[in-house]
Amino acid sequence: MFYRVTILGRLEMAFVSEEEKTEDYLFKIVLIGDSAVGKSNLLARFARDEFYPNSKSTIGVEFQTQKMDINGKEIKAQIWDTAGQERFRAVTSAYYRGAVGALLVYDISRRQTFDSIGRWLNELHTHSDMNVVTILVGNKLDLRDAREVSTAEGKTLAEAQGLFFMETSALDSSNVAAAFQTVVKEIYNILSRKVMISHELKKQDPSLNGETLVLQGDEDQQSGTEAKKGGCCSS
Ligand SMILES: Nc1nc2c(ncn2[C@@H]2O[C@H](COP(=O)(O)OP(=O)(O)OP(=O)(O)O)[C@@H](O)[C@H]2O)c(=O)[nH]1
Ligand SMILES: [Mg+2]
Repeated sequence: MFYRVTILGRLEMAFVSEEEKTEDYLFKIVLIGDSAVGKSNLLARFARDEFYPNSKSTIGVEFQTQKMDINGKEIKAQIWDTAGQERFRAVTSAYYRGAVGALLVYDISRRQTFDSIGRWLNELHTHSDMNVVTILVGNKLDLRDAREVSTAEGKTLAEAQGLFFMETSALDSSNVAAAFQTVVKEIYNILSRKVMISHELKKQDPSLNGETLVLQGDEDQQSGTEAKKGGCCSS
């Protein structure tokens, strides 16, 4: 039996079983930003502790599931990666569908990639939801001598847009895990508040005795079938 809670936007990917001990969480997180800012290498560093000095542009969509420990709970972050370059990208709406977190990446040594942030935010909000937990990531922190975007500029933009902010280096690992953890922790905190509310609801109405709690937001503009294709909702 299932019941649904719709409180904050679209938390479709959060699956929680009723038993405290077997709670299982799966969060879909998307990587976005211009080509060659280092999205795939951030994921490779985070998921496998690898770095590719000469990586090629991503073609289509890839994802990796990474287990994380947040407040003693095991969380699975399903991190999606696609090409920054339009012509290599797969169906955009499917990529974003069901996402509850996003890393919006630019390269601190290429201002042009920072200037694109507004466009990426528009795309994110068009295809997902204003409530997607988002961090602005200035990558390639190791290229200090070639820096074109100051830390202050990044921070200011993040504050103006209500985003978390961090500078990272996939090359030397600086802040890579921290950036992913910031997003996952915040999603978890939002979810925990909802779980508490749902437990309260259950107390008030014992007929809601489901085995699984599905936190789900408003239906997408797209069809349900397509939504199933885009989201990957097993845990
Ligand atoms: N110095 C430095 N180079 C990096 C860093 N992260 C990635 N790179 C390099 O930047 C280039 C592009 O990295 P990718 O991870 O392929 O970039 P991407 O954003 O996935 O690019 P697309 O798939 O085309 O969208 C590669 O040559 C990487 O080795 C970093 O933190 N520091
Ligand atoms: Mg890539």
